[in-house]
Amino acid sequence: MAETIEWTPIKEFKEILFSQHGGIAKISINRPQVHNAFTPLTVDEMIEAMDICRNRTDIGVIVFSGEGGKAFCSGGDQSVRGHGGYIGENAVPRLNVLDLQKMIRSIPKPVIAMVAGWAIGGGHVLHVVCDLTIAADNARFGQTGPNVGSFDGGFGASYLARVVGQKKAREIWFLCDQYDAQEALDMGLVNKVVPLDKLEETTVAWCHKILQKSPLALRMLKSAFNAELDGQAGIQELAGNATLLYYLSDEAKEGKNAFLEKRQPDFSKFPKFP
Ligand code: S0N
Repeated sequence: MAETIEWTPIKEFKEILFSQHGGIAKISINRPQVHNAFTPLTVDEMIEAMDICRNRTDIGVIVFSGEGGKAFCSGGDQSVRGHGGYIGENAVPRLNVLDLQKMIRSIPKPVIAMVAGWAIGGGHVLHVVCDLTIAADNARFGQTGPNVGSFDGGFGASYLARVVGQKKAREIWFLCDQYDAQEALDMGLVNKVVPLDKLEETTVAWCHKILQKSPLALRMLKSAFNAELDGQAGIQELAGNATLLYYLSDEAKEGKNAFLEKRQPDFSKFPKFP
């Protein structure tokens, strides 16, 4: 019997569901009629939900999913792909999913892709950039770009190659084959495969384990994993976390207090660690 998880809505959106279960937030694309393909609005809503998750100190881990059990996400909605990007209500062509990808990587909390059914095209890239992926046994993975006149040469190619290796990543893009959940597990593309009716409870169990860990340690680790790959942006993220930790120290507070008290700071009492 599958365990029923109670999710409390956080905010109402048009194309996503956004809810929480304790310290776990779930952002779920709600367009099952098109296998959860995303439009510019879907992505804007996901970005807004991610921003809320970032600012809410009670949220410790974020789950990405798609409604309906048949698809995580089938990528950009081809029916609104226009001249130069995906076209939303303002008629401006965009590829705002790239902003969402960057946000998934930089948000200082673990993001878990909970994949049932199709994770294809830009939907595949979304799970790739998540920190962890838990797949149902009905999950199918693949890129379609060269079939449909597109490609993701950013995280979708370079980070994928870091995850599965250069040869496999090139195979995934050059052949546009689809891979089942076991094949994905074998190539290190996902962390775990479970029966579909156990997907949510397994994901929530992983989230609960994560929520018991030190949030600052998790934050430092995520930015450390990113730093090596993300160049100056990665260093900035890691350094920002170092500054956060420094601000928490009496040594840093002495500098601020001295300024406000219009005196010279006395750093002599602080150890010069080896
Ligand atoms: C997922 C597939 C394999 C499922 O096949 P199946 O089970 O036979 O279902 P269908 O009958 O095909 O689909 C059911 C209904 O859903 C609609 N639909 C499915 N996917 C999409 C989609 N992406 N856009 C719009 N509609 C979709 C079907 O049309 C069908 O509707 P009805 O019943 O009304 O006919 C199969 O569906 C499939 O192959 N889908 C297309 C996958 C795809 O090519 N996705 C787009 C790939 N490109 C991107 O995602 C690019 C976006 C991106 O992230 C990007 C990022 C960085 C740089 C560049 C890009 C870029 O633009 O390339």
